[in-house]
Amino acid sequence: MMIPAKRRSFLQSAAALALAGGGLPLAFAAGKIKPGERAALIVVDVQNCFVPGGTLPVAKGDEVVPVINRIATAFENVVVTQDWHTPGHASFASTHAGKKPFETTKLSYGQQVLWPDHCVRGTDDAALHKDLKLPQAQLILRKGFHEHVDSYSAFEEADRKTSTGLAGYLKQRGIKTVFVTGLATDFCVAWTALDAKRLGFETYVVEDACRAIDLNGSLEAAWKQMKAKGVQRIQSEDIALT
Ligand code: VGL
Ligand code: ZN
Repeated sequence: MMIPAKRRSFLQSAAALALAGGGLPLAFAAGKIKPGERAALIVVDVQNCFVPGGTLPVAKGDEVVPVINRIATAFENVVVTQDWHTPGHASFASTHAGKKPFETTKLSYGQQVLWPDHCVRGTDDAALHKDLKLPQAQLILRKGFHEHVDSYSAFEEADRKTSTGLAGYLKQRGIKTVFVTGLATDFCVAWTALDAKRLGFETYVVEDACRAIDLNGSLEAAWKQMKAKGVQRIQSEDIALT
């Protein structure tokens, strides 16, 4: 049977559309983000010190663990960070005579919030949370190990001069996009995300995979700054898990 030319071209384009539709990942159809081989999950400071029972506990900090474990299955590339301080670190209130935790002081590079002694290198307090399940993690990056300089960011120390090398590592491995999770939203997560964006990575923060310290409005300020700089705020359910 002859099919009229007009009808034939309709059938052909319908078939092409069906093919394209069928070829799309389900996740895309559902409007979710699918991390590809050029994306990395960054898991910030999910350590004993930052969960209840630790030396600088973040409220409900342990709740990020199952969320991170779940989304991590969607990632080929995972980087884990550890806050890793010397004894007598410059960020510890106990290092500064007359200072109490959560006060601030002026250090050579600027204002520094002073914290309880926490995440001292090699202690159990500084160990990663035992329930993290990240067998595919490729890099564990320690930061804050210089006695006189803090490092909230996984990319650059608080002097804003000393690099951790993470941007070079990610770039040399072809990573273009990072998804930041962990503790605490308003300190190490926010600083890491802001640096990632500034250094040229497309940057997402997965809000429910983070918990905050929230010191004097720091959480709201952090989200405001991240929004202004183009860091994207998403939820774990926005990530396609297949
Ligand atoms: C952090 C305060 C001090 C963090 C680390 O991981 O957010 N906060 N050190
Ligand atoms: Zn610290």
